[in-house]
Amino acid sequence: MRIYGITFAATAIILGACAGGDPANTDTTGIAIDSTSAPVAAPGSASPVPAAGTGTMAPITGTTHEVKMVGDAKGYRFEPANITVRAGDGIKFMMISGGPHNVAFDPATVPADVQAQLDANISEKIGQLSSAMKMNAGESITVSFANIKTGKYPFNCTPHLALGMKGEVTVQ
Ligand SMILES: [Cu+2]
Repeated sequence: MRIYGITFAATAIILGACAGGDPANTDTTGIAIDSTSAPVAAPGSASPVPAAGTGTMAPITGTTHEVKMVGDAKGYRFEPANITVRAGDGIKFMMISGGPHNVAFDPATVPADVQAQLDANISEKIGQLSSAMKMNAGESITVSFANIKTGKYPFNCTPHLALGMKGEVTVQ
């Protein structure tokens, strides 16, 4: 039957993905996680040596920078839109006005061996590499860049992408 073929194909894809080393955290997204259920840091995860993505949240060990998420008469934007951080730093994306806003990285622009770790490092999610929406001023999304290799990571706000609400993190 046709449905068996589809099931087999899906299973093969899942097995293939697991072979890449990210068995955790890949199949439970799609539901906004309550903000009270903060990720628990894994023991020993502060190693400065980047490893392949493990799917385990790597806590911020350096500076936490702030990026504002703004929507007003001048448009929708991240402030600053371009920011440079060091590996181990984090960014707190603060909801200021004009929400809902979120922070989403395009999987097409994130190296395959970074995706699982970056995905795990987003404080609240609605999907792969895509944070929960924030409606009220003072709410925030935090993204850790611990255990993320150097490079440029473009991001955007899903609801306002078409309106140009995007930015880029450079990890150095
Ligand atoms: Cu937005």
